[in-house]
Amino acid sequence: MNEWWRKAVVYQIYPKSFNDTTGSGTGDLQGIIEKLDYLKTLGVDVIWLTPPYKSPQRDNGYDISDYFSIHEEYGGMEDFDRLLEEAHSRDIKLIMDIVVNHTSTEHEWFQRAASSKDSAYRNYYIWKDPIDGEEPTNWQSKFGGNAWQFDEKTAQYYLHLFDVTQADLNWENEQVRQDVYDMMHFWFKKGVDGFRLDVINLISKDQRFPNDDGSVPPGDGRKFYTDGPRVHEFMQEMNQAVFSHYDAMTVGEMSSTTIDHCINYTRPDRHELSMTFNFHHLKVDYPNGEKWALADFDFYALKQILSEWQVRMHEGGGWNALFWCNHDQPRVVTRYGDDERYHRESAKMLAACMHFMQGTPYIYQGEEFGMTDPGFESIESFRDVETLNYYEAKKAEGKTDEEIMPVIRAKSRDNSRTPVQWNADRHGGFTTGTPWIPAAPNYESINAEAAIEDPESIFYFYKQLIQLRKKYDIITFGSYELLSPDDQNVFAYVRRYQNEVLLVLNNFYGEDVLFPIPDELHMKQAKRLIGNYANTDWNDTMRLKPYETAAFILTK
Ligand code: TEU
Repeated sequence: MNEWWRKAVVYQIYPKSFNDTTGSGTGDLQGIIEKLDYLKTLGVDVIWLTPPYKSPQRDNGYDISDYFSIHEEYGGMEDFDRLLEEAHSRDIKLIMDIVVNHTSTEHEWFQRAASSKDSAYRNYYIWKDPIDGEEPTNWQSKFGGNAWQFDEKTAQYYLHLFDVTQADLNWENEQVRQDVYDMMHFWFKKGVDGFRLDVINLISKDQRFPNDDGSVPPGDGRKFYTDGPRVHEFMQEMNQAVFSHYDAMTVGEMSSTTIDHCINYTRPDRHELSMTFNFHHLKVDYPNGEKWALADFDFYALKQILSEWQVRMHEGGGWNALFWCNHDQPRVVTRYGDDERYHRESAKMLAACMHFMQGTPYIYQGEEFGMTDPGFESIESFRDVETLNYYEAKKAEGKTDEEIMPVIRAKSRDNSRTPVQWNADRHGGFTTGTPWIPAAPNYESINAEAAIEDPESIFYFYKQLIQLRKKYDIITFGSYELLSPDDQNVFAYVRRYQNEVLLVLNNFYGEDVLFPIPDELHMKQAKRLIGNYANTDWNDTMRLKPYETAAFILTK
């Protein structure tokens, strides 16, 4: 296998918010087909489609009720087949997001499982008797509250690490695993090019089901199922049963994982996955590890974390998925950049900082022209189950909107789920109807059409980054070293490969700063590959302008 995915750039599509062709207010697959030429212009190699399957949409498709059909509002299987064909005809690959840690409680398996303790499907899920009339453990759901739900009919609890309608599958049951592998073959046989596997490192639970005594924070039970006892065994089994039969790309979404585990998930000789997502660099604005709290991001921690993953994954033979944005995270230009005065400069700087690292870069819809958080004022504008649960819980504690809303405005997953802003028309041209979630109010100035018309736009900067990755092997294969870890403003690193050095300088703040170039780089001929200001002089000490980024290639 040629491991084509090491040189690929992936574009993530959240179909619900991408492009609506029917006026329903919800995006659809036909809407994606319409935009394939746009994606081709950008130059991406792969589309990652978040779950388009039949679903009650409690969690926007991460609650699947039928793995073999397409959610009605998105179109039908014919639309999917056409999308795949149209993407392939443009030389764009398609990977499917698959959720196999849990299913919707509307899935037939769960319906049958819940019908009786004797059901042949009972053991597809994780059921426990009450202990002293209470939940079997104190594990917490990621969306708030205890992770066990009592089922009146059969007088047992089932486990749900996410929403109460997302019941965890029992991976100890061989039949479950077999059914999952068969389902994956179904999609591969259609011609898809791989999978993004949702929270795949949570599938193996500690079968003792202990209480979390909290002696090791966060005390919510995650240590008993994160990178759990049999997870690598299951990954190898899945690889053997499914992935090894195709020229596939697989990316595992890893919740609260470690570098050692990710090396093991992705080292080619272990035959598990191609690459992993981790989120440590997106927690540097979580005070004391708490998502629902406000703090400036910790710039030193950001550099240190990204660099440690770069160095150790490289040394260990693993492979990173590189990203700032996805459908669960606020928009990076708002979060780590400046979405007002230096919108364009900071969006480009963040892009370059990530895209010159080692790994496979991911672009989340709208990121390529600098979409921002919408800044919604009122809870009425929010839709996300996690956000609404949090709001209700705080209300129940007696908190006021004035206290709750600033945190929600900054942290809600809906920040990235607003409609893609295609042009300056109403709702950003996303729909002719009423969008399922309001568009960000800045669509008149920030939109794809305006970006396409402007040669200096963020869009063309991303396009250039993608082209550079194709041209320079050093970006894919080079080693990584962080420069000046203590610098207060600049994130600078070098990559080395054969007789080349790539130097990447990123000013993360809105003021000029001087950055001393290390001696060893002085002797070399430097060529600027890309930058977000017209000229950067190659000097011993470089003056970087606000949010300036510049990358140089040096040859010995
Ligand atoms: O997310 C997994 C996950 O743990 C998160 O990123 C989650 O959104 C965060 O912890 C909440 O604070 C995946 C999907 O990407 C997400 O959209 C789903 O809701 C979740 O799994 C359940 O399937």
